[in-house]
Amino acid sequence: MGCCCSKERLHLQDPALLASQTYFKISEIEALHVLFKKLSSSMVDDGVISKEEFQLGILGSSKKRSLFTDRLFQLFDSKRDGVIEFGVFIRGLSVFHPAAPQAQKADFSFRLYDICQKGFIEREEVKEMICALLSESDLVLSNDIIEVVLDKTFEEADSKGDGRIDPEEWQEFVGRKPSLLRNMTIPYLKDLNTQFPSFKQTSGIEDYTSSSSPEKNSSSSLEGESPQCEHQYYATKRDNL
Ligand SMILES: [Ca+2]
Ligand SMILES: [Ca+2]
Repeated sequence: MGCCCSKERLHLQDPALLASQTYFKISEIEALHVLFKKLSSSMVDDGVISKEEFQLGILGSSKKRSLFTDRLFQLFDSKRDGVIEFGVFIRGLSVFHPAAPQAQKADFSFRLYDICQKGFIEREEVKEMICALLSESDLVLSNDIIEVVLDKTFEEADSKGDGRIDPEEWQEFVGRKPSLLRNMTIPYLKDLNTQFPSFKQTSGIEDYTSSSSPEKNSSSSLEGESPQCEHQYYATKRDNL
């Protein structure tokens, strides 16, 4: 490898070490470094990806925010220092590798939906995620339909019947509905070359709305009626983090 500045060397870390800790080959880690350099220098070329640079990379705008992107950034930012350096980036992306086991993907998605980080997925969290996804899409569902989706989801997932989904219930649930983890795999992460596509993500939660809701229609009874929930719940909880 050619000589590079000390700042960059610091953040590149040892590709062989990263390869041993993840599902990537050394050559793939080097290819991902190209993507990392692009993302980490998109606003401030400081060798780390800031929250704004992360939003810019995923949503196409540094100002745009989404609940999903916020949670994803929090999960990637395992050191909780507000930035993503190269090693953290590679370890985070490794979960999305096609070779990563389903249990690992399920664990990551559990933490993604466990917005309040209390170790359970609660009804309000699922509702918040559905509303956030709906507000980012053109799909309009009434509050009643969202409640039906929630009922159905908890009926199926909350096998212990205590009104919240624990990690064990979640593993069983996604085991029965593997399509929920579909977006936890980025096929391009296998056999990477330097032509890295944008890694735009959506959440598997939309599966709930497509698979278990009454027929989606565009009649006037649904149209124009936006979901009754705002991001208040999330905003309140976030402040306590
Ligand atoms: Ca940066
Ligand atoms: Ca439960």
